[in-house]
Amino acid sequence: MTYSKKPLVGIIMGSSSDSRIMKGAAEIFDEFKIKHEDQIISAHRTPSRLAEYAQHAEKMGFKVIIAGAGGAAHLPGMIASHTIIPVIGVPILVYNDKHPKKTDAAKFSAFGGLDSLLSITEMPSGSPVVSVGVNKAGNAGIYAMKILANEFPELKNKLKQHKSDQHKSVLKESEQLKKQGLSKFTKTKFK
Ligand code: RP5
Repeated sequence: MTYSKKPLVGIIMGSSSDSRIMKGAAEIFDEFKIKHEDQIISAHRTPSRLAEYAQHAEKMGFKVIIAGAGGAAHLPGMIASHTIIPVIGVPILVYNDKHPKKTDAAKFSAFGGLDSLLSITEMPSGSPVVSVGVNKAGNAGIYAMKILANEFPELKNKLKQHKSDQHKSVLKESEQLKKQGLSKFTKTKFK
């Protein structure tokens, strides 16, 4: 079996409004040619669909599920309670663009992502979900790749290459900083 023929990762999110964050995980998989299946499953608005999805994920043979949710964020925990597939939670700082009021206060969640972070990490004993940082869907993608690399050794080389690319990119930036000086560097980089 290969990781590029059929989806081995399920990416799910509680709402379409989470998609702009969750795409960070998809971008990692697309870069490394790992197939993934993406769906919207709301723990609160489609609870029966959530249970069905867990069965679907097992049938599909997913090796890992990445579940992003904001606010009360029950999606990762509830999926984990329905399946033995490892679940990586992505706490999301809710930005609800469906809200009729256009102000940021109306759009952002009251607790700035801490609500979902705590909800995901504070699972009861015996039903674990791991979590990345708030909005860090890309990290969930990399972590999922590490899990897959146990089964697909080619991915180990890709992960090593990824690390080395990051290393080189920091060196390049540092060179630029040294050359330009801090004030000029900051102005050009963050203009
Ligand atoms: C959660 O509620 C979702 O994961 C989302 O982050 C948040 C807000 O959802 P919408 O009101 O934008 O659909 O269930």
